[in-house]
Amino acid sequence: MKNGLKCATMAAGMFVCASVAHAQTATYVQVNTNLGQDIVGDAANEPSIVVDPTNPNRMAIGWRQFATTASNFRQAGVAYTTNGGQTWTAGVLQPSVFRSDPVLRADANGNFYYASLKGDFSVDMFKSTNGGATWGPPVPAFGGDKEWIAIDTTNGPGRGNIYQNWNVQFSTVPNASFTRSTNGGASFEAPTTGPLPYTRSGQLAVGPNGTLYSGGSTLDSSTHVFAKSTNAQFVAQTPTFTGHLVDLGGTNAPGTSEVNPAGGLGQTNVQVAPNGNLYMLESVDPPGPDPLDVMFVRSTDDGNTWSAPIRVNNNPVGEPTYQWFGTMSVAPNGRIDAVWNNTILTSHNQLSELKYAYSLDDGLTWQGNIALTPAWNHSLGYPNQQKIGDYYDMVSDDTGASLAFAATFTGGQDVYYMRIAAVPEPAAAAGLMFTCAAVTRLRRRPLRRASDL
Ligand SMILES: [Ca+2]
Ligand SMILES: [Ca+2]
Ligand SMILES: [Ca+2]
Repeated sequence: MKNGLKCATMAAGMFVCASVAHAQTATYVQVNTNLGQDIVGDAANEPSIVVDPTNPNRMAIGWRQFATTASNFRQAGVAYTTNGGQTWTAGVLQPSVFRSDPVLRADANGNFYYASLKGDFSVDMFKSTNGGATWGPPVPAFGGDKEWIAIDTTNGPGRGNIYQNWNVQFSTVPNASFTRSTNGGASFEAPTTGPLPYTRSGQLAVGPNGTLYSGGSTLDSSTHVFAKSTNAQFVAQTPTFTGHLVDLGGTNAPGTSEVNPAGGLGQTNVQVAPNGNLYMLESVDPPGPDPLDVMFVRSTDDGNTWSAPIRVNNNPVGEPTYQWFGTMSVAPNGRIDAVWNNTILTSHNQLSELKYAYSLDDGLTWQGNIALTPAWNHSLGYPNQQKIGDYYDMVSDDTGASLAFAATFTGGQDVYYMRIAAVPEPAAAAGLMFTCAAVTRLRRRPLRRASDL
């Protein structure tokens, strides 16, 4: 016990740590289960999460579900909860159809959308009007590899618009990387050029005034691109974009022999704060020997200019560890949350723990760097495709964040829901910052099942 830190295991799969000056809790539960029981020998990764804005107890998570690690065949895993993530009901969309790269989002009325990539690089969109309990038929949405979607939830003219961007290099549509639905996902418009320069491993976000923002890596991974469309919200207009290069402090990095060999290590997260400020965050390879850091940039002038890159992880600069799968979301009160997998130096990068940091000053400084899980072996249970997906996904609210992530606590790859309860500490108590890592390692548990919570 240091600095007034008190930690206790409240129940299996639930770690609670608290100090006098600061409280930090994280609970997590496995999602890809058979009636709450782990499925032995499967693999599940690359999760995306959607929260119903009209009832946050209702959420859905989609992921890539491999029935067996011996195969590269995968289906669209999907689960829903009606009790704030305590329990999940899991299945797959269209069993026996190859599907990948899930992205889930909601419209302002609480309809859920599930973008799903097929083997021919076309994307289908599924819609649920009941919180993910059932899904409608697949709607062709053009698309390409590593598609991302965003939905306009403002009260402006673009309310309900669904936007999709993808990697033009792996697409069924030549020289086009963007489409839009203006009818609630019933159909998608003929693809248009989209953000330029072309991007990969990127995301989309919609601002409070309905402007559509895009962030991604250049196709050659040498730098990053920010683009925006002010007219995508207007149904009668063809969306056009303006874009330029942005320095995110490093390059988009492929997996290595140590970490995620067949995948990527980072995806460009782009988010809009309630005050209209723009953020981008990614696990990038910075100059020099350090293989990967979580780097952040912000713009206070609608993306025209960007800050110098800010390092989010606080381990020694140059330490040969990876801060991979950096994932960011912004709460309505302006708090910025970030998580990543952090390899452990003493394990020679064979183990990772999930870490969390947050910013209360618009991204200028970051606090936390708190480990929220025990260390786990990220190389366990690779399917035939040697990776644990390419991304995680998180949604923030004023009291915390809902995270979908993958880990190997059972000995195989599985998808988990984590609730991160954020209780920002007063600035005066910054000296009392602590980490739960040492405690959670002592509390290692073999399984964290839905039935444990
Ligand atoms: Ca399993
Ligand atoms: Ca480097
Ligand atoms: Ca690093």
